[in-house]
Amino acid sequence: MVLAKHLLLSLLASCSAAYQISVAKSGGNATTNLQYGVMEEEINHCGEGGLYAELIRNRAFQGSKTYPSSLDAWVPIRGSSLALKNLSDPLSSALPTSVRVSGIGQSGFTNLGFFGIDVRPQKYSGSFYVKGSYNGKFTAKLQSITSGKILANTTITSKCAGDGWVQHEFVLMPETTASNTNNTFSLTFDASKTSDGYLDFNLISLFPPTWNNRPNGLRRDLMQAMYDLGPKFLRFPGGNNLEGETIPGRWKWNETIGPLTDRPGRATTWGYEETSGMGLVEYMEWCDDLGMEPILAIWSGHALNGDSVSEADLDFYVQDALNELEFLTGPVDTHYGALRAKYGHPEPWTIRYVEVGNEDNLSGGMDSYTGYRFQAFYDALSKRYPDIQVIASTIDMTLPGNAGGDYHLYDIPDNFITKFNMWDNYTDQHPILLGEIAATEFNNGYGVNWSDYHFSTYPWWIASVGEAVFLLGAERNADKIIGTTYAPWMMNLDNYEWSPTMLAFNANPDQTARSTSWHVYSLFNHNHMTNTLPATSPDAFGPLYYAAGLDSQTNSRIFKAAVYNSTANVPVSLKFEGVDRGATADLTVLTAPSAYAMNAVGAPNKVDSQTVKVTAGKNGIFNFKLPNLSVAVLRTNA
Ligand SMILES: *[C@@H]1O[C@H](CO)[C@@H](O)[C@H](O)[C@H]1NC(C)=O
Ligand SMILES: *[C@@H]1O[C@H](CO)[C@@H](O)[C@H](O)[C@H]1NC(C)=O
Ligand SMILES: *[C@@H]1O[C@H](CO)[C@@H](O)[C@H](O)[C@H]1NC(C)=O
Ligand SMILES: *[C@@H]1O[C@H](CO)[C@@H](O)[C@H](O)[C@H]1NC(C)=O
Ligand SMILES: *[C@@H]1O[C@H](CO)[C@@H](O)[C@H](O)[C@H]1NC(C)=O
Ligand SMILES: *[C@@H]1O[C@H](CO)[C@@H](O)[C@H](O)[C@H]1NC(C)=O
Ligand SMILES: *[C@@H]1O[C@H](CO)[C@@H](O)[C@H](O)[C@H]1NC(C)=O
Ligand SMILES: *[C@@H]1O[C@H](CO)[C@@H](O)[C@H](O)[C@H]1NC(C)=O
Ligand SMILES: *[C@@H]1O[C@H](CO)[C@@H](O)[C@H](O)[C@H]1NC(C)=O
Ligand SMILES: CC(=O)N[C@H]1CO[C@H](CO)[C@@H](O)[C@@H]1O
Repeated sequence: MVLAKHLLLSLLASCSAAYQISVAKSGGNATTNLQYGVMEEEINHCGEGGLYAELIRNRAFQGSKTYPSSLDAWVPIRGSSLALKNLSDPLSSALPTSVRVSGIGQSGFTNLGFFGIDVRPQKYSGSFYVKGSYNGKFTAKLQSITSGKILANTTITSKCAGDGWVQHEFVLMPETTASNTNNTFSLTFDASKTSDGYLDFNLISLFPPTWNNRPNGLRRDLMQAMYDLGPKFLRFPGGNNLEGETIPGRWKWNETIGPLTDRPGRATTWGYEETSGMGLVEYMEWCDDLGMEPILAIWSGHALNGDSVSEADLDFYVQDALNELEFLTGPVDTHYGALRAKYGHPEPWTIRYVEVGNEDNLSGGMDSYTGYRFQAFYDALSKRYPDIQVIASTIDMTLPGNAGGDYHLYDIPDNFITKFNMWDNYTDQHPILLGEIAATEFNNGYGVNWSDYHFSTYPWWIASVGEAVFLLGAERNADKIIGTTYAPWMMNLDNYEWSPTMLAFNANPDQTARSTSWHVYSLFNHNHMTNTLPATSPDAFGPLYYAAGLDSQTNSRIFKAAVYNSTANVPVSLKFEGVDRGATADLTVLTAPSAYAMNAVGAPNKVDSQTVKVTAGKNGIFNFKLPNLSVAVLRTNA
């Protein structure tokens, strides 16, 4: 008896070594609908040479005081010369600078693309504007630098009779895939058949097939990577890039719409001039194409150099934001609604979330933001659009009415763990957007080094697990959290400002890397909880962190977990109230070969995903073990 009792006690003891978690059947909270989304930030050429599928770099010689017009990415073919010109009759007032190509006989110029051009058997749609008198043909071609081989070519009969700019369109159809992306695009003509020995060119463009075949559209591989993650929202048009370096340098919505010839482009915050080919309407089409809720950021009267618009002058910018909303959501009989219809979108969009600015608590913006700027936008937006959830760009302030806030976190993985419970006691009066979240540096004892933009090229596994822990803390409080997004989202490895990012790529779509964090976000997103469920345990959080809930659409019970910093596998005994012995569940566990595993451009994915069926045993308990540095989801429809 005595022995048997000992045995029983020791069995109980070994049981109690497992995490014992009990999930109630009801009593939690409805979540917001937007768990995991996308933060647009052009910091890493998300637009130019990135998501925006344009293959020609510097296609319209746009420039500014900060980044003057140049011949960047263009080279003359042998015997030709190139000169930038501001003609008295430019292509448009938005595109004042063009290139004059002179020569004798076959003349022309070549573009190097965004650090290469991907060439494969598919349709490339091109266009260019030319001015001058020319009675001959143009040749457009794609050519390999490595082998000199012509990969595709076509001729275009000139329509240039003399005065005025004339658009020419063409198609290139390569028959084979180039051996690499070291390819160029060239446009040539016979200068002896011009009346002046030269021609003026502008807006030279070439697109591969785009996502949903949209003209002026987005790169398919990057859209596919987002589609596969299932993002629920898009925060746009950027953070620092929205703000601009100066007040006149802010992102101006009405300079990014309409025909490409009407878009002047802009000096971005991130070291290059953008074409604005990817503008407000393209952002909305991006939302439409991926079924994402738009979270529209409007300019809030503050620039990165520290300048804030004075209270007396703020009305103009408040009105500008209302104009932008009318453009997006107004009926076609409104001034800006009519403009939207003219640009091909008669059907109004719906905007439910508007964020006022970006990180206004930084670069000296806080006094004016809390003093008058936020309130002015909040009042005007709430009055005109009472259904819109207005979000402040910080949580470090007393938020008026039902205003939400935005919280950003860039840190070492360990500090994501310590912030696991930071939302537990947070008010439910002011919903929070986790608008920029990323573990950016290795655990190092001092945190983030802000002078180091490139600490780690890619997210790495322990960082992604650290993020998972923080995301679970948010999911436990999903009634207070609007949604979460990694930031920044994309980098072209051949030219970027900041790393790590969610997706990394180069000119070759076959080499796009979905980061270790992409795998975590994707797993969590594909197991969306519509309601949280209270989960209790005699065991404290750590090394196991978790959240539980319900997907009311499929009536599934969901348990999400992450293990961080454990010395051994973590046994879990999970009980869902109302689930009986014999019930089955799918358990998906993500692991990686090492804490520092990274998914690199052109390299295979290192995140291992295993899904197994588990069956509830005695008392309906699911027993399983989770390894150190793992992220897991258990889902049962029982
Ligand atoms: C074109 O005009 C811009 C703006 O006035 C000026 O900065 C630039 O130098 C001019 N370029 C040429 C080639 O004249
Ligand atoms: C197109 O390329 C082919 C193959 O190199 C070449 O034979 C042909 O002359 C080219 N046509 C033009 C118009 O350049
Ligand atoms: C492309 O080819 C040229 C000439 O061989 C070479 O100098 C250059 O480094 C190559 N660029 C890339 C990106 O491979
Ligand atoms: C954009 O809107 C502002 C504010 O209404 C206006 O001053 C500006 O002229 C507009 N720009 C364009 C290009 O329409
Ligand atoms: C601004 O807010 C962010 C969170 O979004 C926080 O990390 C940062 O410390 C705040 N900065 C200041 C100066 O308050
Ligand atoms: C991880 O474990 C190490 C060693 O025990 C400890 O120093 C560190 O604080 C732990 N980190 C976290 C976030 O728990
Ligand atoms: C939340 O409040 C409870 C009750 O006051 C307290 O025990 C707990 O430590 C708080 N949690 C955090 C993360 O502050
Ligand atoms: C922070 O990064 C800068 C730039 O890489 C480097 O010079 C500096 O030493 C780093 N500081 C620390 C504490 O590592
Ligand atoms: C678990 O991961 C931590 C890093 O967080 C590492 O220090 C530790 O050695 C790992 N434990 C085991 C048993 O692998
Ligand atoms: C806003 C709200 O309804 N919050 C509830 C969330 O769920 C817990 C119990 O799990 C309640 O205590 C809160 O009141």
